[in-house]
Amino acid sequence: MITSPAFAGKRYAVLGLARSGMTAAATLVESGAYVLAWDSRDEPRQALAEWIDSGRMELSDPVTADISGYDGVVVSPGIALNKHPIAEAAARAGVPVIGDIELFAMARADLPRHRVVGITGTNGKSTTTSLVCHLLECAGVPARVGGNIGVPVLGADPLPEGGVYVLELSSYQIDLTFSLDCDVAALLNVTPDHLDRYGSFEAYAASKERLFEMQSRSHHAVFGIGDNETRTAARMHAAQRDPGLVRLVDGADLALLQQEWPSLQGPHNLQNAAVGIAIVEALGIKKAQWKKALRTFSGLPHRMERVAEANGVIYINDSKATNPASAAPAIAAFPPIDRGSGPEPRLHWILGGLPKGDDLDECKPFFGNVAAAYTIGDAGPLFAEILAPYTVVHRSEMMAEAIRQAMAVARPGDIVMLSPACASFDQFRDFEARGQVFCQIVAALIEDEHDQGAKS
Ligand code: UMA
Ligand code: ADP
Repeated sequence: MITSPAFAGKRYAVLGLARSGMTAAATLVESGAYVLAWDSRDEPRQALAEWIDSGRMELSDPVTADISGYDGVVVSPGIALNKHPIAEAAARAGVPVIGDIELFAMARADLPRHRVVGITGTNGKSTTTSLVCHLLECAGVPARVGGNIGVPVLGADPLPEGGVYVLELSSYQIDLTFSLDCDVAALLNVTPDHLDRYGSFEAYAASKERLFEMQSRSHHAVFGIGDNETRTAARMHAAQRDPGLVRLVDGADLALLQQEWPSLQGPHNLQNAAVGIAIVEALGIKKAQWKKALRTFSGLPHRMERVAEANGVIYINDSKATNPASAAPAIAAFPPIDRGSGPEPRLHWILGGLPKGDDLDECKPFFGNVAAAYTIGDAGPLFAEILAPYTVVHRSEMMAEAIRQAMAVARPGDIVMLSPACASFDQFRDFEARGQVFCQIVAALIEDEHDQGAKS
């Protein structure tokens, strides 16, 4: 775990005790701070008994406790600052509201010499973050991922001298960070998402751009330039820095090389790879090094993950596509094929869940790739209506039914893909649970089919 003398003798409140909050509380206590901790759930509070008994921590809700004189309130990214009373309570007490990434920024001065990469954007963050880490490790540079990718940055021991912390940063985390000076900061793309937290697209985009505002002007910035918002931000920052420090990438120069990257197919992954390459080049990695390492990148689960093949049909788990903008490139990646009688669509698209909006506009240019759609979850009826003029629609409602129906009609050369364009919370714990259920049902149905084939 990362600890720091910067926190010794200080007092912090920690609100939210899941992954990031629990790790932040541990870092603070082990660094010699006094911590007032709280979570609305009982279970994580119980886990703190030892520290409470030692007198280094107390359980109390910082919204109602007297926190005046505290050095900060560490709030978890999942707590909606626009709705939760903590923002007002902290303002009343004159205490800054920060997150675990800000604690990391404060601890940096005492870590072995290192560099930090910060990666944000609406889609592609986890893929690009793990790709950058892979490219660095292949080049012999000690590296570690952290942040929104699911691994709290303070959780593991410090990297050795010369290491690179590769941080995936959500807008929620950036909102709680004020002094992170990334050696390389990157913005992949900005499309509408999380509008319940921000009220407007402009406010959401501005939140992401703060990553660059926190940087020294002598540090590197990388922008994917596939959308207007990111292009505008890129132009603004290019005007403020030495031209050699700002890279605007679209991946066009890498299109031929992409054939060599099995886990980075599709136009979206070209963007992720282009941004990843620009980041590692800014850190001094040479083409000969990244070119070789890209071939061995294995990708991440739940992102266009090829999970099975049976009777010539390929099954793909893209459960992480939680909004239409992230489902769009997955659909775009499977154009019609010619089996002898002209181009025919071959994609069986399972979609739906908790909708993020009321349209599928980003996916519309690729509806021609869809042989049939299978709608599930809360968004099912809406999506079925949108898709009906373009393709055959099965109102499946449940995942198992959708897969069964798709499997019954898919022909050799076809693709059955879960790319929901929605959040998962209406039917599943999270996108990972949804992806696992997809994989399990696919495996079970293939097994059944196999058994029946063996019997007959
Ligand atoms: N809570 C309260 N009171 C409230 C509301 C919540 O006490 O009124 C508590 C909850 O009971 C919970 C905690 O606050 O214990 C909130 O935890 P959290 O949701 O922030 O969960 P963590 O496990 O700390 O995960 C967070 C990120 N979660 C979110 O941003 C929602 C993780 O990103 C991140 O990987 C992790 O920190 C480590 O850095 C996940 C995510 O879904 C993957 N991110 C969003 C996304 O990618 O779209 C932004
Ligand atoms: P994030 O961490 O930002 O949510 P991931 O790398 O986990 O992004 O990818 C999530 C989903 O978003 C993938 O399943 C894919 O469908 C889509 N996606 C990935 N990269 C991009 C991109 N650059 N542009 C648009 N969509 C993308």
